This record gives sequence, C-alpha cells and structure tokens, in this order.
Amino acid sequence: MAKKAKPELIDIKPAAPDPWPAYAQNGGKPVRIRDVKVILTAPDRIRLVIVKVETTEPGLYGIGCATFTQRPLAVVTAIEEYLKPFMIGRDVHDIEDAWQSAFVSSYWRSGPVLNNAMSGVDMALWDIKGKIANLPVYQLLGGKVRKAAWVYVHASGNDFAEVEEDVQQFLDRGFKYIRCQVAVPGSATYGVGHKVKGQAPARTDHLSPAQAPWDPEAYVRIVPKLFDHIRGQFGEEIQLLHDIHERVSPMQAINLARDLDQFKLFFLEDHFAPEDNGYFPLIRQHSTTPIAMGELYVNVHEYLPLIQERLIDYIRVHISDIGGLTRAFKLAALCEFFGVKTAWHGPGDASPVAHAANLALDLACYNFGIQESYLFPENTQAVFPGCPEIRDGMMWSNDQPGLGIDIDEKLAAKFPFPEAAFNGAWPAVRQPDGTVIRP
Ligand code: GCO
Ligand code: MG
Repeated sequence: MAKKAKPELIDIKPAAPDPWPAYAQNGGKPVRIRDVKVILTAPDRIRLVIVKVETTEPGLYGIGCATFTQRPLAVVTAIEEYLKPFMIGRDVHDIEDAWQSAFVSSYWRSGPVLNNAMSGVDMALWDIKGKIANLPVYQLLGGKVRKAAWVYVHASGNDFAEVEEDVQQFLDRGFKYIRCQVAVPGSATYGVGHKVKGQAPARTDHLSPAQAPWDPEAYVRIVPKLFDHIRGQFGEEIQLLHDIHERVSPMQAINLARDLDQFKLFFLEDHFAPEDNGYFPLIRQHSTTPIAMGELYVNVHEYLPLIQERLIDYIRVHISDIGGLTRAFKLAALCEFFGVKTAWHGPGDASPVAHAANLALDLACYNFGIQESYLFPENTQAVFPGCPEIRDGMMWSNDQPGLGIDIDEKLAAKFPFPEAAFNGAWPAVRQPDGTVIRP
C-alpha cells in the first residue's frame, strides 16, 4: 500500500526569526525589524504616543501614531510587552501579514488599546516601505487623485458674536469649510473649552475636572439659533459643519438634525453614542442633513452595517483607533462602493504622524470628502519636522518618501506628559441632576 504523503505544514512559528525568507529588497539584502520603540511626548500639553520601528538597515526607520490620549500608558504596555517581541525579526515588507497576525495574537481583539498599538507599527511599516521605494505613501496607495485635501477648521465662541468673529478670521485666511460650536450659558459644552476664561489652551477637548454640568436641552435649543445667526451673517455660500459629540439623547439628536436641515450643513457629526447605533434608520427618515460618524468606533461591527445600509454619508473614524493605515485604506475602498465619503478624524490628539497618514489617504482615495484639521502650535511643529502644511484652506503633502514626517527625539524628550488629575483620563461629564452622560 502506498504511503500517505505527509501534509505540508504551514510554518506558524512566531516572528523571531521570521519563518519566510525576507524579500531581497534594498540591493539584495533582507530588511528586518530590529527594534520597536515608543516615544512619549506632549509638546503642546496633548499626550502623544509615537512608535519608531528600526530596521536592520542602518538609518532606515519608520514612525507611526499610537496615540490614545486618555490611556497612553496602557498602549505603551501593549507595544513594549507584546507587540515588540512579536514584530522583531519580521521582514518590514510584509505589512499585511504583520497586521493580520498581530490582530489575532491576543485572541480577544479590536479595542482601542490594541488597535492603537498595532497602528503605531502599521504606519511605521508603510513609512519604511515608502522610504525603500523612494515614494510618498500616497503613491503606494495608488497615487494622487487630487492636488491637496480640503480641510475644515474649528470656529467657536462664548456667544454668537464671538463665533461670527472666528468664522470671519478663518474666511480671511482662505478656509472654506468651518465647524461652528458655541458655549451654552451656564453649562459646559463641547468645542469651546479653550475659549472659556481660566482654562488652559490647547487641550484636546473641552473638559476640566471642575467643569459645570452639561445641559442637553439648553444645548439643542441654542444650536439652531447659532446657525440661523451665522447663515444670516455669511449667506448660503460658506460650508458649515457641527459636532454634536453625542451627549444628548437619541431623540434630541434626531430633532436637532431636523431643526438644522434648513441651514444646509455640509455635515452634522456624531449624533449617537456607539451603543445607540440602532437609531440611524430612524434619523434617515426625518432629516436630510449629511451624517458624519464615528470617531469612537473601534470594531468593524460598529461601522460595517452603517456603510452597508447607507445610513451615513461620511466615515470619520480615528484611524489609529481602528488599527492604522492598512485598515483605513480597506475601509475607504469599502465606503467607495456604498457612496460613503471619508472624513478621517483629525483632532490635536491625533499626532502629526497620524495627520500625515490621513493625508496619504485623502490624496489617494477617490471618495475623499473632507479632512478635519488641527492647526498644530509651534512646539508640536518643531518636534515633528515635515508636519503636513495647511494653506489656502487645504492640507498639502511635502511629497517626501514615506509619510514625509519625522520626530526630533531630543526635542520630544523636553516635553514630558504633564501632571494632571486622573493621570490625563477624562473626568465624568454630568447632567444638571448628576447623571453621567455618555459621549
Ligand atoms: C473632534 C473630536 C475631538 C475628540 C477628541 C477626544 O471632532 O475633533 O470630537 O475633539 O473629542 O479627539 O480625545
Ligand atoms: Mg467629534
């Protein structure tokens, strides 16, 4: 009887050393991951987490963003204790394999800590691939379909007149898309914190441990009045946006969207907390204002149904929170087929490295919608040479190989994480009766 042939085993050994022969790139020599380092810095008081992937090729490295500003130290542990040993020895070229194998190596997966850790390595590998190819990352994604990316900026104020003034100065500087947020008298709200007296500037958010309660009812009453005022002053031609930032009940959000329909916003953002995704079919029946979601999403099951059912118009996930550039590129392609455009989350707590990755996608993806911009203050720009430039209302690439951005580690070290209540975590935000509100 003929002997049964032994099935060929697929090598499932861990990455060190990588079981597959490294591609003979870079002049015939394999290029492997030699080290994975974490750099913590807060040049303008926002806690940023950067990953630096060093290779066996002297001087060749890449950087990526792993910023989860409310839990940065948990991300550091995930990288240093788990991802780094898993990655060392791998061929830098196998980005997809690195992503897929890291994704399942924890068995339980998809949370913001592990996704951010993976993003740091993932973006850095794209950066390295671009440097080896001597091409900007947007070229690796298919090349430019536009010269630059339209951005929106954040106008805000303590009252309508202040918001109007802020809108005007942005228009004067050439911006065309403007998000408007106003303070709610006697109550805290989102997006105006830096304008409130006594609060430090350049916070990522609007929160201080001793803030006033939020009053969702007062908020939904004032917002339509704000847009009535702004449209009255500036007419129909400027593009206006607004961020609800969740924190109101689903029906309050639906009514607000309906009240705002008449002002023809470019989009309205983050109506519901992720737990309330079930309300999207209902809002579609009552409002035609374009819907942008969801910086809080981390798991594919949170966003896939919304795209598939055409329940949103703009996907605005935070790309490091869904696992990095590899994941976001696929998501953009999926969205294209369903008529959903991209509007990647771009706050100050996405580092300039993440903004550079957003920009690579913005330039290469056909279904780009808009890019949220954050006008990085001087210190941050100095720590990150190559920080994407914003001019004429658009974000521009410097067309350098890779992500086109670097980190000055010596300077970064001069800006350690600031001391803060709760170690930088968010305090509870409460309604006037004390109930905690969900963002
Ligand atoms: C935005 C966001 C941010 C987030 C912040 C959380 O639309 O830019 O809502 O301001 O609140 O990124 O850390
Ligand atoms: Mg938002």
